[in-house]
Amino acid sequence: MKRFKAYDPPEYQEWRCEEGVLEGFCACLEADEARAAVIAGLGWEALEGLYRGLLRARLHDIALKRWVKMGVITKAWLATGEEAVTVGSVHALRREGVERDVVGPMIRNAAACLEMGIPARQMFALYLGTTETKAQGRDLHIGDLDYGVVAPVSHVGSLQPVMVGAALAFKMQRSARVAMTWVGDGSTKTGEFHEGANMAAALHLPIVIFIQNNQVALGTRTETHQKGDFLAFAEAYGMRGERVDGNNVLDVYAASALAVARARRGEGPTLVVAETFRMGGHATHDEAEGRRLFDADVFASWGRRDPIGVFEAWLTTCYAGPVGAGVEDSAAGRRARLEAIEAEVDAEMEAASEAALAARADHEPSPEALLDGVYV
Ligand SMILES: Cc1ncc(C[n+]2csc(CCOP(=O)(O)OP(=O)(O)O)c2C)c(N)n1
Ligand SMILES: [Mg+2]
Repeated sequence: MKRFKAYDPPEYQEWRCEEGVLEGFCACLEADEARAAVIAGLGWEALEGLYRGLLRARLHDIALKRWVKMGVITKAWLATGEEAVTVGSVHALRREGVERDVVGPMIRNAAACLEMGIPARQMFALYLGTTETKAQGRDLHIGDLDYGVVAPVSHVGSLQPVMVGAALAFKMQRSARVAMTWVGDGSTKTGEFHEGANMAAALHLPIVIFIQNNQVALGTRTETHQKGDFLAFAEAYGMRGERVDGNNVLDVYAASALAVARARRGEGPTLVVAETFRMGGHATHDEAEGRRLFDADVFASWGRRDPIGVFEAWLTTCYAGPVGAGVEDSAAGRRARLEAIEAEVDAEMEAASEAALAARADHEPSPEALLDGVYV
């Protein structure tokens, strides 16, 4: 994809697929037989869908970062480098119809909202705090049950028991719906995460819980706040645990699809530990501090494994199935198709952010509405 000097982390600016990176990506796809079978069953259209989702996530963040630089907003929480965790998992869900699954995304999982169908314009309007959103300009934590998205509150970990409650409701209704949620490595230190995880396992509920280990929580590296293996939580609570390469969208997708299928069959919850890396700061305000938390070679090593760049390389040179109609089956033909998708997604994000911004002046919340919905 096109790289941006003003917005991309330095490791992504001249990104090329270096020797060994694609080999590592492919080896991961072969490492687990069940996951390999899921990936083998993915057609070109589904792969394009994943690619589109990754681009949407990255370009959504870049648009926000541009707004920060322009002074439109003061800061934004981005998921640069972590896109595959969210996109790969959400694509394993049923995302349409009344029987759609539900997700509980944290701020690092904005892509879950987009992939569940919340229009990008809504996402941008939320950052502008306008009345164009269900939150009526009060909160930038986005959710919309019409799209199967439960809005989080700011308190990390609190969403876990809420999503476990959704899964309990599905079980009681004998519905085949599944709940999915994500918790950061740091947020696993909350009591609510553990209460939720235990209840999910004890009641054998249809939920997939991701621990998104991006190696850091605000300014605290994971190695300083977690001594044991995150997977041990699965064993402790008595539920199935899986580890995925969070920079490999296909590995995430395959593990998620298997976990979702088990949950639908009544086989209970799965805890998935996704290893990935935060390529920037906690938000745009502390990028410089964020980069000082790790040695440059740590950034370099994760930067080589940009989830979008490697997936592009795999799609152009490794995928062996039939390509879609109208796509010339050569490396150049596939690359041209990916570029066309990028142009579409770029136009979608540009139009959405411009429309939200243009509507801003007409949708400022009124001071009189400040106490609406406040009961105490
Ligand atoms: C209960 C609670 N404590 C503290 C905070 C402040 N806080 C916001 S994000 C964050 C770090 C979260 O780290 P992690 O769970 O690893 O998620 P990441 O930001 O890395 O995606 C903290 C401590 C909060 N929002 N809620
Ligand atoms: Mg973290």
